[in-house]
Amino acid sequence: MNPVELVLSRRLRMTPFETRVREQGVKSYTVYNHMVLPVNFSSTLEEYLHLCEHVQLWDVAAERQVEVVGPDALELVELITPRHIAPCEVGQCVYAPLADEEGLVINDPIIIRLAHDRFWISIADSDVLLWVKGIAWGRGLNVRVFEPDVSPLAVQGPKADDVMADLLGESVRDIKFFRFIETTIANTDVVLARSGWSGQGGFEIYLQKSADGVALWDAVWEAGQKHHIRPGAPNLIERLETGLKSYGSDMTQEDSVLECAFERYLHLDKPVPYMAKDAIEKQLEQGVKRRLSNVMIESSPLPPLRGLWDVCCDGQLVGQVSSCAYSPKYEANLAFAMLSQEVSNAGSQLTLMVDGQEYPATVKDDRWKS
Ligand code: THG
Repeated sequence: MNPVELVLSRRLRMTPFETRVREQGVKSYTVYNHMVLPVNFSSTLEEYLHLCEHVQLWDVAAERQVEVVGPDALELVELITPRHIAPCEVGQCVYAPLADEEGLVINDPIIIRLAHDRFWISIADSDVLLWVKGIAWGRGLNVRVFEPDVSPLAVQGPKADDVMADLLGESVRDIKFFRFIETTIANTDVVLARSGWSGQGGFEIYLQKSADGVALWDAVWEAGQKHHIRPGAPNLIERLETGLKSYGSDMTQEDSVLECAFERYLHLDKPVPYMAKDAIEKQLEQGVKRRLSNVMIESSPLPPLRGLWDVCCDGQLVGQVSSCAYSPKYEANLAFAMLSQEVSNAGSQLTLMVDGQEYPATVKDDRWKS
């Protein structure tokens, strides 16, 4: 097939780190929140091996922020998620799936509490801003909801602490998981959080002025030189090993928070109102029909997944695989699949269909065990 070019119009937003990302030889982008998100610089496997041993700098500006500020900010944030947000302290972040009045997943952001009455909702790929603005207006809430000029830059990998300590001093090592401080790097104000979309540890630096993006990138890049820093991106192999599901791929607006197995992040009986409450209670009563599950295929590496692969049991279609990669750590293919409830328990033996070929597949728990 002919190579195809994606036109960079005004609707497809670039990032504050674009110049450096291009100079570093980005090979592919995806589109996320109407913005480019780098996917590859070399190969997924090379980048995986480097990420697990050293440290990488990721342009994740496409994880846009929806700011909610004002006297009713907490009330509004509580309404849109079944997670209880009041216990989240200023200086803390929480992973909080958003759910609508049918209990369907709108997004799975990190919510950052900047002040008693001020939050950033750090979103995955869906148009949360419009939805939240509609709810705020419809309810007559006293808040302002907007997209600020904020762009996360992630520093991920086992040497991330060393890089940030060289840059800002030893005290950054004391920042706890999902906590943040406000500081400056290269003379620009940043929020510095211990978080990020890998299991390798690290930080996310929230730039608050696009014009300073290159200066911020350069400062971290410089500090990273002696720690073998390289450019990188959220990595398919690593995220499968770590169990990070991707909104838009592994779950969509068609799936409920229960089907996505989000229970451990939710407080369904929280003492304040939220939109999805009645729908979730009804689903719990009636039973959930599907479940997002981990599936292992012990074969040589499967071809790259485009779209979805069918999963069968006794000749019946029971679900589909949405992400898959060969894991060097488990020496097997790892996959996420939305499966019928009856076959979603760890230990179930299923059949994966790839290009007309059958592969035995086993359902695992969320840590790839049993
Ligand atoms: N960073 C920022 N924003 C984001 C992402 C990010 N927005 C979109 C997307 N990624 C959100 N998805 C996740 C999913 C999981 C985690 C972070 C973002 C995560 N989970 C831990 C876990 O599951 O063990 C901790 C969850 C918890 O304890 O609350 O880290 O990467 N800025």
